[in-house]
Amino acid sequence: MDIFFSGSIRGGRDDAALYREVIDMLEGHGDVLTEHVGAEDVEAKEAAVGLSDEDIYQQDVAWLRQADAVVAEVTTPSLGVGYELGRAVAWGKPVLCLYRPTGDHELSAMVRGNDDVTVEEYAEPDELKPVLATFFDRQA
Ligand code: 6K6
Repeated sequence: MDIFFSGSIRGGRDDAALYREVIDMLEGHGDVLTEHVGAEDVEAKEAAVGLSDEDIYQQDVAWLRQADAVVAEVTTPSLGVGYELGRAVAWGKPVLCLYRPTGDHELSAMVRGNDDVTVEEYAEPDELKPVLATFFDRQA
C-alpha cells in the first residue's frame, strides 16, 4: 500500500512534529511516499538539493497519482494540502483527513462537506492508531 501523507509546508510548520508522529504510525500500514513533509527543515533541505517549485509540483503530483490512499493532517490550513485533496478525490483515491478542532482554524467546508473525504477529529496523537487501523482495514 503506497500512502501519500499531506501536511502544511508553506501554510505554516507549527504541526511539523505531529506530522512526523503520524508518518511513523502510517509506516505500520504501508510505504509513505512523502516522509519529507515531516522533516524539520524540509524547505532548507530541498532548496539545498536545488528543487524548483515546478520540480516539487511535478514530483508531488506523480506520487499522488501513484498512491493507493491519501492521509492529510488538515488542522493548519494549506493551499497545497487543499489542492492535493482535490486531485485525490477527483482520481477516486480513498482520503482520510485528521483534524484537531481545538486549534485556531475552523475546517474548510470544502473538506468537511465532501462525502468522498473521511474526516476524523482528535485531540491527541495517541487517539490516531485506531482511527488509522479502521481506515486501512476498509481499504483491504
Ligand atoms: C524546496 C524548495 C523550496 O521549498 C522546498 C520544499 N517544498 C516542498 N517539498 C515537497 N512537497 C511540498 C513542498 N511544498 C509543498 N509540497 C506539497 O504540498 C506537499 O505534498 C504538502 O502536502 C503540500 C504543502 O503545501 P503548502 O502550500 O503548505 O506548501
